[in-house]
Amino acid sequence: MPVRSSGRREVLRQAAAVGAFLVGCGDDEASGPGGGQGGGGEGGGPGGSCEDPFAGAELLGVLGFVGEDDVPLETELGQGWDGRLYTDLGVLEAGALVVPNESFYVRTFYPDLLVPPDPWVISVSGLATPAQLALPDLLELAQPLGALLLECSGNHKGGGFGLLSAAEWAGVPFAEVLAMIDVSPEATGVLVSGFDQHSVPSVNGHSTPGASWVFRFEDLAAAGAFLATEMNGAPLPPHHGAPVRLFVPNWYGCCCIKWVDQIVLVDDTEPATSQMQEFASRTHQVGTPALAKDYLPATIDQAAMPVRVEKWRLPNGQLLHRVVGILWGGYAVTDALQIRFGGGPWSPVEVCPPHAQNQTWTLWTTPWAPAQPGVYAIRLRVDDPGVVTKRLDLGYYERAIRVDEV
Ligand SMILES: Nc1nc2c(c(=O)[nH]1)N[C@H]1C(S)=C(S)[C@@H](COP(=O)(O)O)O[C@H]1N2
Ligand SMILES: [Mo]
Repeated sequence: MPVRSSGRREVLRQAAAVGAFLVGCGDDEASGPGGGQGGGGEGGGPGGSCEDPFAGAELLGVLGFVGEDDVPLETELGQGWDGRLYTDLGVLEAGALVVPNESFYVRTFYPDLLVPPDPWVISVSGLATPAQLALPDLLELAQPLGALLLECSGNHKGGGFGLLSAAEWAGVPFAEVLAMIDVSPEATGVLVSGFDQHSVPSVNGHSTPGASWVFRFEDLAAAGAFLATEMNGAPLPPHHGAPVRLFVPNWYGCCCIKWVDQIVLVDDTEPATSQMQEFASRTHQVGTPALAKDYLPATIDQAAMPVRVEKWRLPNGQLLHRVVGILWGGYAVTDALQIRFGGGPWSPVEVCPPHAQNQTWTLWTTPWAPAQPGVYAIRLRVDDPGVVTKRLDLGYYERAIRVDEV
């Protein structure tokens, strides 16, 4: 999967700001309607039968979402625990679904009180022979682990849902980390903890100090968890947990501890950490259990939302809108995505190429011909009772746009 250049993102962002641009001007990659979807002479691929209703059409502009806070995207905001950078999801396109490191969302900035030891060490304690894992030993075992998505459980409309990104990761599978440790037979899981002290307190006590999460061994294995040391081919950037962070694929970001400096082997009597309690409702726990063993895996259900709505003029002069969105999370592939505009009927979204994995997001597009101008809420659902969609069911990812012309 190619890493898109930030130059390309900049072009799309300026186009969105200006409200109009032409597709096909000097593109070096699949873009525009049907890019990577069987259109534009791409010849198909897995979704080769996908029709492109926008062939020959002209892009007139990109509609902004209404009722969102308009915070500056891809800009460092706040400090310490409240440090944020929201990814601009509006520039995602087929063939460029890996977010460059400088655009990858940040939740909590590099701690100003962190004086990194050289070499960085992770101390091992609890139900194990005490040990120190040094970074150089971990780096020797690092391997590419593919494109994986990360989402903050507190991802919100106010930030354009930009606490969500995907990157190519490399690191050490947690099973290999455990193999470096002399674990006592009574241990059932592990507490992973990271440096979490900042000189500036969180505004309104929004975030409480202490970053650690307790995992059952079998949950880490099932998720394919790893200690990440590289993002998009570069050493982990400071804000993303340099030099080593935990990554638990398809679990919310709050479990993916940054600046990991401690691993404690535990049993089922281990209390829930303050971080687990702070994030209990956001990770869809039942109440706030006192013991770590009573926490459900903090997994991300199947979700979907629009990221951009474009206005096109077809060769016959008619206007047609094109909704571009993403599908992410989930535990199995689905072909039952549906969309609804305002109070209208639900209609199927044909995902092309089809949804094929749950590791990272999948882009979809769907044509839309609104009957009249106005503000429309856009909602997605999965029309399959076997697919768990807690957040979609709540309307969590609903977004609205204003159509000025039809
Ligand atoms: N040490 C530490 N690790 C942490 C946090 C933190 O505040 N301190 N925040 C967590 C949360 S809530 C999220 S969403 C992810 C964000 O990772 P990112 O900033 O690399 O996107 O880091 C997690 N790891
Ligand atoms: Mo988060």
